[in-house]
Amino acid sequence: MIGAARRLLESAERVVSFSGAGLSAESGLSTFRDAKEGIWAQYDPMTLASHEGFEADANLVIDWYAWRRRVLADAEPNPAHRALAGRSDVVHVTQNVDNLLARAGAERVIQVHGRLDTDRCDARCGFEEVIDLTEPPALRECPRCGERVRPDVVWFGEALPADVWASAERACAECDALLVIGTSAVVYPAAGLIGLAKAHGASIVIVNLEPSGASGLADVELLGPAGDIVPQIL
Ligand code: BV8
Repeated sequence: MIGAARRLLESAERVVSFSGAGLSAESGLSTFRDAKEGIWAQYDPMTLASHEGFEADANLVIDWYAWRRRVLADAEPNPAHRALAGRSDVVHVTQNVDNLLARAGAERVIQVHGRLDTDRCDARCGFEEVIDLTEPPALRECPRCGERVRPDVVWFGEALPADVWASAERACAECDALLVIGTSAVVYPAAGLIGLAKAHGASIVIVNLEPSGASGLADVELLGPAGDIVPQIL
């Protein structure tokens, strides 16, 4: 199966990678669906990663992001990030808000769910700021308009940024092979990119620990850790 995946990816003109939290799991970032450790185990990420959660308890939500930011500051790209970054011809569409692909040297990264290393005004007045992940800010007011500041990520129930989404759709519609890594493929509209690529004739290679919502679309499915498998097939 490794050979089949390698041959598929080698023969493809245009390869796009589509990744989820499983790509960064071996870097120590917990995924959305595995058990949370420590004090955050008692909270549901679906609630914390939502505007309702922010309105209900803004301090709690900002403290959760501050914890994730500190974990990210101490994390390193893993061999899967580095193998992807080594392919400057590949466009990397990711659901992940971490910056590990960029830190591994990947240039063409499309983050459809936003970025953890940046804050923005909740009222979209235009204020945004790259933050120091080692000293993440507490809840604060926008220096420009006085509204609250929040991470520049897409929360459940929020629309994906139209320009970013358009470039992700275009990349997935035009590719000949889509390499899907570390996603349960249950979050939409992002997960719909896999079916979009398939509908446009792309071959689908999946690398995941377990079967996922996209398994039925796979031409080749390799079950195992991304850090082991991805460097073998790229
Ligand atoms: C929207 C940023 C509309 C924040 C994230 C009912 C049906 C269908 C859809 C919906 C519905 N009800 C609501 C919706 C819409 C909702 C949605 O899809 N909900 C799902 C849960 C049912 N979607 C939205 O709300 C989206 N917005 O629809 O807006 C709209 C339109 C116009 C105007 C207004 C509104 C917004 C969704 C974006 C949410 N934000 N992240 C933050 O990070 O804090 S999503 C979040 O989940 C992360 O980005 C994460 O990446 C993503 C998806 O999860 P995965 O990446 O797949 O991670 P997961 O843990 O699930 O799986 C990891 C996989 O890796 C596992 O399979 C595991 O086996 C594997 N793995 C683990 N370790 C490894 C590994 N594989 C390989 N190697 C390993 N080592």
